[in-house]
Amino acid sequence: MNAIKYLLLIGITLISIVSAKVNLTENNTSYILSNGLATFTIAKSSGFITSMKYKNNSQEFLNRSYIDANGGKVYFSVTSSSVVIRTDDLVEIVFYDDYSKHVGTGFAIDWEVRYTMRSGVSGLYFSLTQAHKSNYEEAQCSELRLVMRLKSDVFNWLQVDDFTKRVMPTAAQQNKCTTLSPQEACQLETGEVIHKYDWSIDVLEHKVHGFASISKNLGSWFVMPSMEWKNGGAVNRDLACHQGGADSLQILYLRGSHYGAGDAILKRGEVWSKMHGPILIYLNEGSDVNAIWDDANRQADAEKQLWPYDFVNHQSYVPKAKRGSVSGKLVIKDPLYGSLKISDATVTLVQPESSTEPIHPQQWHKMSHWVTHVTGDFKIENVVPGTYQLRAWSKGIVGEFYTTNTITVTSGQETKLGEVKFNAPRIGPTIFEVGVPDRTAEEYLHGDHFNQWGLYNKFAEEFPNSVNFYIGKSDWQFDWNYCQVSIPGGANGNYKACEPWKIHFNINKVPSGNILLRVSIAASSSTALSVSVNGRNQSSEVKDLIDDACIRRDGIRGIWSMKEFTFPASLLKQGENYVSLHTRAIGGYLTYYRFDGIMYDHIRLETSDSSYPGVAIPPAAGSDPSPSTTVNPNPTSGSCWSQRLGFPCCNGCDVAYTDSDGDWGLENNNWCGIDKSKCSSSSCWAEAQGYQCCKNICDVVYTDDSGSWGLENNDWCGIPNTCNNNSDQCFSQSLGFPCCNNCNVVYTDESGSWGVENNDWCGIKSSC
Ligand SMILES: *[C@@H]1O[C@H](CO)[C@@H](O)[C@H](O)[C@H]1NC(C)=O
Ligand SMILES: *[C@@H]1O[C@H](CO)[C@@H](O)[C@H](O)[C@H]1NC(C)=O
Ligand SMILES: *[C@@H]1O[C@H](CO)[C@@H](O)[C@H](O)[C@H]1NC(C)=O
Ligand SMILES: *[C@@H]1O[C@H](CO)[C@@H](O)[C@H](O)[C@H]1NC(C)=O
Ligand SMILES: *[C@@H]1O[C@H](CO)[C@@H](O)[C@H](O)[C@H]1NC(C)=O
Ligand SMILES: *[C@@H]1O[C@H](CO)[C@@H](O)[C@H](O)[C@H]1NC(C)=O
Ligand SMILES: *[C@@H]1O[C@H](CO)[C@@H](O)[C@H](O)[C@H]1NC(C)=O
Ligand SMILES: [Ca+2]
Repeated sequence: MNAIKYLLLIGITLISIVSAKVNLTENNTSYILSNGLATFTIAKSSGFITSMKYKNNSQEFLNRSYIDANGGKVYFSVTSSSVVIRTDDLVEIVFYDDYSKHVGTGFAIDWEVRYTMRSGVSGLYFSLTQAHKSNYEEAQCSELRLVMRLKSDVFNWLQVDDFTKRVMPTAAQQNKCTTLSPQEACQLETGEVIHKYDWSIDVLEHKVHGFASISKNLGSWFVMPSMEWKNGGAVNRDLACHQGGADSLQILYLRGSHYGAGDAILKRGEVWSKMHGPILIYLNEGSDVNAIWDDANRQADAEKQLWPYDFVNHQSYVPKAKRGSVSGKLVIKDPLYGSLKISDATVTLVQPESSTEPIHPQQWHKMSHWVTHVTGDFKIENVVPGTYQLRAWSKGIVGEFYTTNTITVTSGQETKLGEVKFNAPRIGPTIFEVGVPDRTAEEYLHGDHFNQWGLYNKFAEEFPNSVNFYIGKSDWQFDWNYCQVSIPGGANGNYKACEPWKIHFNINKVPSGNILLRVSIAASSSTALSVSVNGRNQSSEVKDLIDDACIRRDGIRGIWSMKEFTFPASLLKQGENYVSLHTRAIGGYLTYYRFDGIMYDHIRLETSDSSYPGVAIPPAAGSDPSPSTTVNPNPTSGSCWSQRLGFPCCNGCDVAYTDSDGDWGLENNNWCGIDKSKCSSSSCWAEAQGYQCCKNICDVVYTDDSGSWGLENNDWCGIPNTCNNNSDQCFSQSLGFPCCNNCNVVYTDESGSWGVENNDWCGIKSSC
């Protein structure tokens, strides 16, 4: 860039900074707010935005906009409005709906809408506060939204996150589409099916959604500095943007129940209020849709930094100085493996609705706060004072963990929790597992492109014999459908349950005690689940799964739950076994039971027999830990890489699991890091000859002058000195089990005598 252009650029920037005063003009019908970057016109009669324009661009963004509740049954109805603040830096307008126009409709709630324009910000802040007074009748509010109907001929690029984006079909194409089932799905003449739920958003990390204009290089976005107010909180999913013929619908769901989050029910006499927002209605431009999207995301990051906004002055809004924070270290212990490696956890603070409604996806009364991608230490900032329950879960670890003691957050204070310890559920060693515990069904067939209409219709065709999953042979990415869903062929044209899904597995040895099938459920609708072992002894049905609509609304992560099914281990036999998952539609979203079913998150069969040679679980399946400031980047000498992740160094060199951090070993029932340099320095004689040392075996295949040779990974390896069993005989190594160091016999079969060490079977040496 040459100097003149550069100076020109600075000049323009300065001009736009100095000219960024907020200008309010009003006439008998409208308020007009402008700051040189954006101009918004708001109708006095409705409180709705009637016009949005960017800078000096004459393009009108809107056909119309409105604020409504309960799916359009109730509209915001202005009873008064006024200018709250009018300075060069900020103008705020308030509209009230005092419920007088809704008496007798079951919507006994006051609404208050505020629009705020600040200098230098190319958009308008929006908030909506609801209140229920002590003399109000019972009220119900399932849905609350701001709907912007943009001109679809201009705003035809939909984007709700980095991955969900597309050019929308034109109004003419949409008008010619054929309604399918569910009825919101529509097939265009091209054959493509569009379904508004395919563009839903997950609240957990949501930042921006809206539309861009490909032809005019403009963008219209909702930018979220926080979604602490959303019902269902961190686990919620909701609609965001969709088609609408002549209009492109950009919708802000302040409350919604599309994916099972709870309706607000305000009892007669209850005193309550809640502010939703503010959020920023952001207008921008760019060289193409990617540039426009990137700019909106930069704005979102900047808005997050400013949260809680210091310009909000309202009795229902808690300013930054009056908020508190909660910090601690998340520790999850497994009864067999000790502290588990936390690679990607979410920690949330929620306020359960009551002792009888503990399911947090249903919460709506108050704010919830969360942090995600936690690897151990966490700090949740800007928490509204109050008492909370802490709930946490981590990718790679089965279970949802919550505190039984309430956590009190005080104004201006940090609540330091220290170590927040939980025990991971497990009755004993793992016989098998299917999937990754991560509250989704993404790892299964079609899970990687779940937000697409009609995938459930493929099941009957793709699995004509239902699911038969063979542990050790099948691959869940292909052989396990993302949902166990009802299929055509029931009586009277209804759908019916599919054949039970079967998981086939082999065991060498029948464990003692019980077995427990731990079923983590990612989503479900109107389905009861039961389990049987080897085709018999079917459990009673679990019938309390909540309908989260994920199957029919193309989600992959609904209301999570974990169910346990216990059986006597004696139902198993040596050799082949199977467990079956039986589903049955109960109730049903539609009377013909279509779209009913279950999405599994993860399934694990455990045995209470602690001596059973179970499958070791990896320290953490799932994503790599993101860099954290709490990590000590310079471990002191004499330590190893795993210490910064909270795990000791291994004494030995046996690799049990490898991930991007390094090689993990299991020692004293705890994961430990293997120091490669240390292990390779205990080199063996074979390296001098260009061969590796044997790592996991001690079986001598051949001996020559230099030493004993084994075979590993189809290559010769030198038997290291650590394989010092010359004097000992041990039958079990050929069966894949190590020799015992001690001589305590636990069990004897035709192969020999077995002991247990490190939670694994081992062969008793003949020298015992
Ligand atoms: C404020 O807006 C009005 C009408 O939109 C315009 O006439 C006026 O010049 C503006 N004032 C400033 C200071 O920009
Ligand atoms: C607003 O309405 C009043 C009475 O309806 C009228 O007297 C006045 O001239 C109007 N003002 C403008 C700016 O239109
Ligand atoms: C008020 O201003 C708006 C926006 O400029 C305009 O559309 C409307 O006609 C005006 N109303 C009156 C009564 O002047
Ligand atoms: C808008 O203003 C800029 C200068 O600030 C000018 O270069 C541009 O041509 C104007 N655009 C329109 C559509 O008037
Ligand atoms: C909305 O905008 C489209 C152009 O995108 C136009 O054809 C249509 O008539 C508008 N509808 C309304 C209600 O103004
Ligand atoms: C399992 O079912 C069989 C019959 O199918 C029955 O004989 C047996 O007692 C059952 N076992 C248990 C532990 O319930
Ligand atoms: C250790 O014992 C096993 C089982 O008897 C045998 O196969 C193996 O070769 C022995 N290893 C060494 C290094 O002697
Ligand atoms: Ca999963």
